[in-house]
Amino acid sequence: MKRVLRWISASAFVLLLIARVDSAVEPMLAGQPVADYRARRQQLIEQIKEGVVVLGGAHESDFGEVGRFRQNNYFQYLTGVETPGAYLILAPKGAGGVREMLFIPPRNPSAERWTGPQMGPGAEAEAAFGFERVLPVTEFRKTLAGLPGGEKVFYTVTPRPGDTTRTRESMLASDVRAAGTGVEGFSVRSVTPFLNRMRQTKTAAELALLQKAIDATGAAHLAVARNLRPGVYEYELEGDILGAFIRAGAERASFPSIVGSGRYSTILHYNRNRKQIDEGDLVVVDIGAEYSYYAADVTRTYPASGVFTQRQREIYDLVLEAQRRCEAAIEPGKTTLSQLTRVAREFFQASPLRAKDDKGAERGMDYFFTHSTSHWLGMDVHDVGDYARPLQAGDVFTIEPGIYIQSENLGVRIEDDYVITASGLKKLSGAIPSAASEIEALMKNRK
Ligand SMILES: [Mn+2]
Repeated sequence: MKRVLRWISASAFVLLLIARVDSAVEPMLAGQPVADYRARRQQLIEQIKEGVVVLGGAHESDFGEVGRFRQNNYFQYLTGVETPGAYLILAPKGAGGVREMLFIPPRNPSAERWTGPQMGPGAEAEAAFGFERVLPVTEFRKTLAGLPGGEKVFYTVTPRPGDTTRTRESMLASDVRAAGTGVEGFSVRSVTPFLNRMRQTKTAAELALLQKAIDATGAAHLAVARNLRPGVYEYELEGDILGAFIRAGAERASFPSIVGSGRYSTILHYNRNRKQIDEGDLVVVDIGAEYSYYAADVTRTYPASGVFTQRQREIYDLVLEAQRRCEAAIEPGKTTLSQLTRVAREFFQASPLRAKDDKGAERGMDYFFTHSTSHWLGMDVHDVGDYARPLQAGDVFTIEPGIYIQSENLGVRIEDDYVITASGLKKLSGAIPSAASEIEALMKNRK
């Protein structure tokens, strides 16, 4: 058995060498060039002049019986390594001359009968992952404890305020601060400001994955338009949505799918999806596929009957126009995401349309616009990024105005995904129809 595994691992190594010799075949990890991950680590090392960066990857046990393994975003962003139970040390001053160390579990033939062959520490993994050193995870604490005195500043992912979950990093952070743990004597700082700034600007490979996620989400919206009719349950559409994601090669939904009909169209994060859809309902479908760690987030609002009523149509057109105003307001280098919310709010304020609030008082449309228009989009659906920083090339974000009139059971949200390029604004979800007439045309072809 062992010999067979050694043979497999040796052949994999040879195949890898062949792949590396052929310069046309760029080594990839999770859909991105190995060189991109390495460049991120180098960029981080240059910013962390004193101290070490230490990150923990996800473990199989984090997901219980129902979850499938998924690497955590910061670890994935810096390494592309999806081996469960991994750790990372970046030492700008070098530990024994080495600046990048990845720690992974040694090979375990009896476990591999269940999970399949897995790369172990050593030369093969160093070549595949583009790391200076890939060591057994048993060496992790020893390596940390042995770092020279000048490296005793410990940059890691510190819990966000109010976050009560004990992450692997926070446990490690308390160990390096405490006495008698073998790794004590460090001061702890947060690495996330550095990583968040880097993650905000997307590379070409990241944009390609985001586009795949968005296209999978477009396929799901087409499935919704085909199958939505009075009498259908919201969860049936959710089934169509998840099926379309998976068929398009996405691993999962990037957040719980929202299929809210009638009164639930006015509940922003409704996702129980148990209601039967009635004639006359509007249905807000806010969904996103995750494709190789990158999230889409696209909302469309459908009339259950296939045709908007006059009232639904005037609110729909108003929301769509608010989105167009936001698009038109964007000046790269000047506009911030927070300003887009103001653009939409002022546009709604200026509308002559009126509706009743839940106490029966007449209100302008801005009263029914109850959230901001935009968030960053990336590995997290509400991605990391600075809301006060003017938009610049490589930024990916949503524009999603909405109007929610509870007294009329009428909610409309329209959400698209955008990137700032060298030449300006590009709508990544532009292939997914959103004009009222286009939605009606799509629904005319229902089964
Ligand atoms: Mn969104």
